[in-house]
Amino acid sequence: MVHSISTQEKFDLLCQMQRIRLVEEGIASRYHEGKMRCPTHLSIGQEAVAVAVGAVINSRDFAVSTHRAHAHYLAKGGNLPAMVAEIYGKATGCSRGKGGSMHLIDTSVGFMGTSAIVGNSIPIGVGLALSVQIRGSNQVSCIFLGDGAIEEGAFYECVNFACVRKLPVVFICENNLYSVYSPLSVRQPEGRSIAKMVEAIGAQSFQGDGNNVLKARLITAEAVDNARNGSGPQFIEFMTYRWREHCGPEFDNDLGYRTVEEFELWRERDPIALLQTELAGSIRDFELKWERANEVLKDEILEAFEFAENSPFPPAEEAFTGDFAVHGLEASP
Ligand SMILES: Cc1ncc(C[n+]2csc(CCOP(=O)(O)OP(=O)(O)O)c2C)c(N)n1
Ligand SMILES: [Mg+2]
Repeated sequence: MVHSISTQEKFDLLCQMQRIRLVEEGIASRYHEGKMRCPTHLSIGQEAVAVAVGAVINSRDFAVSTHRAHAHYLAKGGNLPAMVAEIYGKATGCSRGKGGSMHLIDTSVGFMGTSAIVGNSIPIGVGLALSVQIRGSNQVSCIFLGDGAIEEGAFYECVNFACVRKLPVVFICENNLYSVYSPLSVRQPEGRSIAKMVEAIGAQSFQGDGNNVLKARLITAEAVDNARNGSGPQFIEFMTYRWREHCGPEFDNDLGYRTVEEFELWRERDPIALLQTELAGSIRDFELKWERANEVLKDEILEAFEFAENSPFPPAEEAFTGDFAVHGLEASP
């Protein structure tokens, strides 16, 4: 288990979070052009969890995710131009333009898919963990889910099955307090801890600050090590907060389902600003390095949008065909 994080790795984590934020801000600023015709759920404010997990697992490990998956896909090593092209519905997209923002896949790096149906990818992730066990490989399967997915029946069946079979699976719940406009208080019993409830089912459980990438990285390393070493399913509840509207590029604090005070409290806990402040005091010439890193990221992102815009739409005759090769399922230690 890794107990400490080098300064270089901290800077890398900061850049990874910034990359995801800039990509999503790029989506938000262009969305009104009407060229991205799919719904998009942005993770702005929630970047730390994805980056912490991406830093711990490797490209042979599996991950599945939800409707809010850009950050998970990118942190797992998914191809950026292919993701942007997918959101534009282009043939060069990671799902060949047929899936859009909510159906991302890059099997070459173990990112095994996302689904628009809440809870839908949980059984897929558990099935992948079962395949790992059957093949005797040392991969782990990570399942990203929201607090809303905890209310789906599939979640309980899957945790139960994973516990009975002691599967190498890590459930990563991003608890951002809301399912669309419904707060936890109208959906789950008052005072019940999600992490403790899942612990009672039999998975080793953790709860942590999802806006502190360094702490999240350490908790994730412990859970992934446990799963990889045969300790069975692990569950992590990370507390975090989405800044933008549930679906779309705007802010929606005017709707009244959450207070501006609550929003501002969380925005002060910006995962990027928190780490930036810490590193500014400990890295020599931090401002210069940060500025350069941002320039590189902006160029990379601009190129990805240009690639997407310049790519062709898929031909109509391919509408009902597809041959997604599933890599990583070969038996190997
Ligand atoms: C089975 C199902 N029920 C309802 C919906 C509508 N829906 C889409 S996203 C969402 C919210 C899910 O909340 P959560 O899991 O906490 O994820 P978050 O959006 O907060 O990231 C809902 C209810 C759906 N897509 N699938
Ligand atoms: Mg939620």
